Amino acid sequence: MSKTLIISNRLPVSIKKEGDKLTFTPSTGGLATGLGSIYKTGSNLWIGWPGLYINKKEEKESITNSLQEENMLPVFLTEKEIKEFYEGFSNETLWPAFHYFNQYVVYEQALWEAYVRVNQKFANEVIKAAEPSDTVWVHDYQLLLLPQMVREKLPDISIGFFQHIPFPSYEAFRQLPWRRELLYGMLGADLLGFHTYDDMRHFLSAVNRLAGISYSQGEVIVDSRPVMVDAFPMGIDYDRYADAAALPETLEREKRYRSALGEQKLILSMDRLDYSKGIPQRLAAFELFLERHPEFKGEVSLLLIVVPSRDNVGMYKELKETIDEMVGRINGKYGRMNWMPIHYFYRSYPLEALSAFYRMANVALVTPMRDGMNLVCKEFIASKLDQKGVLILSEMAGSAKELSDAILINPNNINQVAEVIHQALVMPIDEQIKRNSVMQKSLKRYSIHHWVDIFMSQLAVIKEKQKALFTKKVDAATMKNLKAAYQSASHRLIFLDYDGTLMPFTDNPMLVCPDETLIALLKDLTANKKNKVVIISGRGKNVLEEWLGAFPVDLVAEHGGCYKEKGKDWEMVKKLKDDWKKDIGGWLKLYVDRTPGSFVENKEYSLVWHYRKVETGLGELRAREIISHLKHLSANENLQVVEGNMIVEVKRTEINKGRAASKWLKKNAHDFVLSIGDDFTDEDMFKMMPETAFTIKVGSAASEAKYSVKSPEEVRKMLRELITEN
Ligand code: GDG
Repeated sequence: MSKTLIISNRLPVSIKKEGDKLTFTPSTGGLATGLGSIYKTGSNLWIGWPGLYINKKEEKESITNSLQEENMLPVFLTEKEIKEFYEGFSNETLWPAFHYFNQYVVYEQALWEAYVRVNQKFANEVIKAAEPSDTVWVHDYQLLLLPQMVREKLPDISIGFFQHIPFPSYEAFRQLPWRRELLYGMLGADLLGFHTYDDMRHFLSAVNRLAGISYSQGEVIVDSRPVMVDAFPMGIDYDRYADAAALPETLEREKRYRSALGEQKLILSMDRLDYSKGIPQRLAAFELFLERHPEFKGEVSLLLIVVPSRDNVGMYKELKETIDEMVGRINGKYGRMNWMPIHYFYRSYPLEALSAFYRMANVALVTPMRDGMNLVCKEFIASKLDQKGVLILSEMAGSAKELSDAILINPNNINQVAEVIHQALVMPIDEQIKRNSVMQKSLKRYSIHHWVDIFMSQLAVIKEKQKALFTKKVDAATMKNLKAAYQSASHRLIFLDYDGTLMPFTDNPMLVCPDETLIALLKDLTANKKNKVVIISGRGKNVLEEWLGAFPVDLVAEHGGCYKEKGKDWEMVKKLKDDWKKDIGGWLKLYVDRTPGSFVENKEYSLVWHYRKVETGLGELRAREIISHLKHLSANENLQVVEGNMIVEVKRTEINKGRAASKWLKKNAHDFVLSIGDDFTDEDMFKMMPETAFTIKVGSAASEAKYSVKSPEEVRKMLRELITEN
């Protein structure tokens, strides 16, 4: 039976040590609740740090045993590890970098090294606990390297990764000295989830630019393994908040708080202590509101709850001081004997208290500078059983993408925030109800349970897709069949594409003349009189002649436009009119003028626009423009516009590799056919091959070919093995 393992920095439990006694309190946070349905079942497991430092072996064992009963497995970390890996690299490097607080980012090699070590420590536990058929779900920025570390040891295991904080734009991400390692660490997963589409496209763009891997429809191919990247906006346990808002304890608390506070309106501000939450900016906006709308003095108070967090990190200590100072100043300036503008609490509360705050608040002021999602705003809406109340929400929070019926603000625009506080306080009740009912409906539907289900089912989808592709890989059994067929045949026809098949791609397409290994391979392959080798390429005849003319092979150039049988002269398919080249060549020249690094190659039967050396992104953009432009121009001319690897080619429709290959098939007796190619122009060739042929695609994109191999290197190895007698 395969199982599921959840991995996060912290286990969903808090353990207290009083003397020799340990007490375990399970976490009731949203994620723990949502994932409860998974990790508590069968032999499933949650792996993470238990939250306290344990040195003694017996104590470690006793904790491990107790946690085992709850389906949890602890990773014990030392104080130094927590300091460097968690407080250091995670919270002083990644957290500010990913939230666009560049000025706070600490770049320290020692912290990075600790991060690598601790990720490896987690990975070792996963590797020990997991079987190849299991599913692993890794959570968050503390464990970005884990997917790849697990993949190395368990190559076929299913790995999902979800990042709870934003993924920054490439421009911010590229500042990190360890950006490539971080990306490749993440790419060990099969499915990468982010809260929003923006995070997802930022990640894809970083992958494209830093790893040179292009993407299509959220899919990237990493070492022939399709990896899916998608947005999964996380929801809350809606019923839990709606139910809590109706509990007698909650109502009793509300009554108590009300009688202490008085009857004024309340604005709720509640977050962990963090600079990403924009607390000082919020206080400044509240102050400006009081200034601009003095009629609200005595009528409204701000309930400021700041939940202690990371106060070991210097930046957080400073933030706390700033908040303390601002609250003191505002209260000192505006407060009266019978009214305080701000009620400030620096502590955490039980759920019933939170629920009472959510119920009491007329307005929730959720104005982070950046937030992956933000759950507080969702919980506020879910707690509004009478649907009265107004949510002011920062457009920089992931949740703003879903909660468009809130009043959305830019947290840097203090003027705007001050004004919307007023707007919220005077909003008519029926409008409040209208907005909240829309948001409640959506939050109920997209709950945390829905989120877990969707993520897990998408992970299964991508795994299935990989399996379907992997079955086509040339494995030992296929190789055996191929070799048997080869050995028993006496008239073998072997069609080989050149670029991307026999030779890897390079920046300069003119610098890929055959290397020594290939020369030796072609010599040996053609030395056997039973083999007829046809190099079938899109390149022009001159370059093929120069590089391959000396070998006893047949050559097909320009996708079949010209060809040459061994020992004979070049022949050309009947010369077709090529007036079209003048018009279209003119258009392509304009694109070259606008796009440094690109150039046009003039072939006998086609024109090719190359963009391999153009700035990433710009080349693809221009290629799209060219294709849509040329589609119109070429329709009347019997021309075809095709996209290849960093090229756009315009050619006569009559010419393709399929037609060319069939000429050889007709003319030459054959009892073994092998055809290998890497790009879409080779698909025409695969289609024309007889049923018994071995067709092999280089790379992992969908193909007409029956089998696939990873790279030109593997093609060479395979051919070498084929001709080696044993
Ligand atoms: C990260 C991302 C993303 C708050 N005070 C108390 C308390 N809370 C609970 C809230 C809420 C949670 O803590 C805070 O969640 P947020 O989403 O607002 O923020 P982060 O902690 O920064 O979380 C964030 C999230 O991960 C999930 O992916 O949304 O963007 O930064 O549930 O209710 N809970 C209790 N007492 C408190 O005093 N019991």
